[in-house]
Amino acid sequence: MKATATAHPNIALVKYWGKRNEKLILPHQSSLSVTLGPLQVTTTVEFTKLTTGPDVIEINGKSAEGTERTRVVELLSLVRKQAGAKAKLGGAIMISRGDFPASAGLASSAAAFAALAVAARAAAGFERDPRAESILARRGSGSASRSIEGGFVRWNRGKRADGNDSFGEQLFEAEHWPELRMLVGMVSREEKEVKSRDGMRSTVETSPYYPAWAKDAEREVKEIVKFIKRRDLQAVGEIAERNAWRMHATALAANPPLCYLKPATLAVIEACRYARQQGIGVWFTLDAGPNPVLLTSRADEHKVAELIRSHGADDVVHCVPGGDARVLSQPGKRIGGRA
Ligand code: 2P0
Repeated sequence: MKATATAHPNIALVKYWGKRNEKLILPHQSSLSVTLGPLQVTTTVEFTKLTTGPDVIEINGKSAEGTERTRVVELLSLVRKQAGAKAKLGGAIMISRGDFPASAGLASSAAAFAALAVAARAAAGFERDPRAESILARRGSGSASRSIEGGFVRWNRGKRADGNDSFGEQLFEAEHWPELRMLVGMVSREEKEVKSRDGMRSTVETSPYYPAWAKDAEREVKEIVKFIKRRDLQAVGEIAERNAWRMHATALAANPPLCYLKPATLAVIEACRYARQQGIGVWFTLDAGPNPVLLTSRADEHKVAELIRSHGADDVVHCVPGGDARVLSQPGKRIGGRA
């Protein structure tokens, strides 16, 4: 009835932006990401045998409140429902801690809901099942569906109304491309004014470019897979940049417009372009926030970090392709998590 699990965040190279079903968190298009090691969230879930009693939710040393709490409780309740009445799962104690700042703009919710889904299912007595875990993690946060498995993961749009064909699927393991580097340039630590969830809803409802975005992204996922297979950094980088621009262009066309870029974001993006002219292999991507993530290789990693710092970033977070979400401990059970 108790288990601890860990999961990494991920950065999308072809992004998810917009839901066709808000409740089940079903996307309008497929997306593709690389899992970010060594950053991770570690979560312990313990179900009590009591039939009543509120869940106790602690995130990064603080008791969770409001929407943050509700989203965790809803996921725990889904697990209680799936386990059935016979399992007698009562109120849960959930303790979660991330080793990277939420303000980094690195979808901390992806790692958080992936670790929670794996820990909660294990605590409830379910065997490891990446597909079921991804579908459950998706109900907490869409991008979490891509943090169950490591390496390069495609979140399939799916067609079913119940969402059972909309989950993250590993296409290549982290070991496929160990030289790849993702560097996060910290140009701002301010909380963003419009959260991703609200931003994507507004974009779907008001941006006239939205249908073109969704159609284009589906094609881009197919395209980028070919280049990841060949470890072609330039081709992957060009698609990632183009896709990030298109996501932001679609959001900028919403009413009211959504602009997640800051002047320093553009300074780093410009510096990337200049660095390429000097022979450094570096491309950017940008989530719904101001901190760009630069894609480069181990050979150019330190030059790129210097470049980001000299263009307004006060810190650089270095990432490599990360592995699967894992069960770290499960009292009374042999650990079946994959390394
Ligand atoms: C992504 N983002 O593909 C995109 C790119 C941000 C920009 O997924 O509403 O926290 O919980 O499903 O997953 C961030 O949105 O949103 C995100 P919900 P989520 O990574």
